[in-house]
Amino acid sequence: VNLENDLRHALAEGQFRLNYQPKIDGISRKVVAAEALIRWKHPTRGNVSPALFIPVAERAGLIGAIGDWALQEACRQMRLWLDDGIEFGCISVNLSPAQFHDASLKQKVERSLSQWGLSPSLLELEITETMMATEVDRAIAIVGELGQMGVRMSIDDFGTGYSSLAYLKLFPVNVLKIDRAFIKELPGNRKDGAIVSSIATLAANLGFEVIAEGVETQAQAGFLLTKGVTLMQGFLFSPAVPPDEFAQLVRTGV
Ligand code: G
Ligand code: G
Ligand code: NA
Ligand code: MN
Repeated sequence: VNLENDLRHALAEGQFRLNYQPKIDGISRKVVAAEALIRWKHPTRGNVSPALFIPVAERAGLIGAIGDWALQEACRQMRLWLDDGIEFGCISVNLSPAQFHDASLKQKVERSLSQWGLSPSLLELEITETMMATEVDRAIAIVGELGQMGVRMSIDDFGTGYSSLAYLKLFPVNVLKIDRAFIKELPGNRKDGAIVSSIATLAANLGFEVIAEGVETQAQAGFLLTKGVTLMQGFLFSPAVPPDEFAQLVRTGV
């Protein structure tokens, strides 16, 4: 019943793993990037969804340590893949609000990259609009510093948060990730189609890359291609998988 207590021991007990969901070029069907997604194997409950335990970790003040581990683990894995000749684009890590506002984030990122001998452009950090909307000036400075380092920045769940078009002008991010809520009812839902099409145009005109999340059907992928959205992620291609399986997807495509 007490998830929080169990979470306190989970790191030390080595109960976390990262799985990796491929980001795909919808035309070539090649893997172009990896999103690291945390998995918790609880000793008695089995797998507990991050949708459940991340909010608990955030409230309990445990997300800093868990997030540090995830960043470090993703960088370690990227080094293992590179050493095995498994090459694709970058690896992305989701940041929680507390991590984003942690004054030592930049140092931690620098340390992980240098420890594993990774070029900063191999790492992408996913933040949400809501994180951009609190302490805006500071948030702009944080994104700016990471961007200056050469780390890629993306806006996750784009279109669903507390968002303002002004942020797109102010924040030097690289990628907009269209939230899966807008993809779900494609191609039938004309309003969703219009939203997706408009985000694609907006991104192109502002010089952002764009990727669609939650692509589950061939019809959705086809619609996205007609709107010029070629980067995709979703169960149509692959869920998040363990590192070995991910390497196989890189070799074979999806
Ligand atoms: O992988 P899955 O769909 O079960 O993830 C559920 C939620 O947990 C998503 O919102 C995802 O962004 C979040 N999540 C997964 N891994 C991490 C992580 O390492 N850090 C943070 N902050 N959130 C994560
Ligand atoms: O919040 P974020 O976008 O990081 O959430 C990632 C979550 O989305 C992960 O838990 C992952 O399992 C889930 N996910 C990835 N692809 C799909 C998909 O095609 N459909 C659905 N429903 N969920 C997906
Ligand atoms: Na994400
Ligand atoms: Mn998302």
